[in-house]
Amino acid sequence: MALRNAITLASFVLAAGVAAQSADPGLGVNSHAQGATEEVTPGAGPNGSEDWLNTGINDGGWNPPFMALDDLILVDLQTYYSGVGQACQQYDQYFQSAGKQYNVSPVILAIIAMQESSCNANAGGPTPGLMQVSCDNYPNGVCTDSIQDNVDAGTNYLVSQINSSNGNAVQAFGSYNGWFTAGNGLNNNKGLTADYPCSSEGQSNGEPQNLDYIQQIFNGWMLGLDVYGDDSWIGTYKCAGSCNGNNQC
Ligand SMILES: *[C@@H]1O[C@H](CO)[C@@H](O)[C@H](O)[C@H]1NC(C)=O
Ligand SMILES: CC(=O)N[C@H]1CO[C@H](CO)[C@@H](O)[C@@H]1O
Repeated sequence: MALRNAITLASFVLAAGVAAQSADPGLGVNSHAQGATEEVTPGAGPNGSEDWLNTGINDGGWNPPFMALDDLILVDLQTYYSGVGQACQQYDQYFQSAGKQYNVSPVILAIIAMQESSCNANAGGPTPGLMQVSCDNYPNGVCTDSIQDNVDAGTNYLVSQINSSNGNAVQAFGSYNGWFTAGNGLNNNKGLTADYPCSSEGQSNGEPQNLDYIQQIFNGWMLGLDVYGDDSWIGTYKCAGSCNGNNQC
């Protein structure tokens, strides 16, 4: 516990040195969220506080609060493309097509592509491309070079997670990054906990890396803020792949 606080404090101090610590996107506060604030701060914003989104991470295991996809506050597509999502605009036709097929707003797909690959269709790794989704999600379970297949695969995965969580966008986005709830066998059958990514099991699975993932998306990209640039102060549960000697990240 003390360790967690120490790390949080350190990231606040770091953030204070490099950039402003809040931003007001002017989109109001989400009435469906707890701990929501009009301004975005490192650990809260219009779509709820990071502690609320991460409910259970510090004790017991992740127990995601409910928020429907349609209830999220987010910028519109044109605002996103003319701002922080500029690199995604060239792929608009793919987001539009998958959005229509799966009934998901294209801006949500472009936001995932930004978080996952900085909207770089050539991003590699075991989960390649814009959406960084495993090949299992492609038609026939095999990755292809088609950008449309990649966006469709990511969208299919997101929608399947929304379906299996009874419409919970918090749980579905967490799943996209490898977060899990109790009962799936991992972490002694507990949900994701703060010490899991650095446990031997967590490290051998190589996921999830970032416990500020939902905060970054819901209160960062969705509000048009640049989580990988000037607004990198968003999110306090940072892991970034590094573990300290006490099995925490
Ligand atoms: C999600 O659920 C809807 C409604 O039951 C269904 O039509 C659709 O095929 C499901 N999609 C995915 C990707 O699981
Ligand atoms: C999409 C959207 O704006 N959803 C909700 C977010 O919060 C506002 C303000 O509280 C609600 O009015 C919306 O229904």
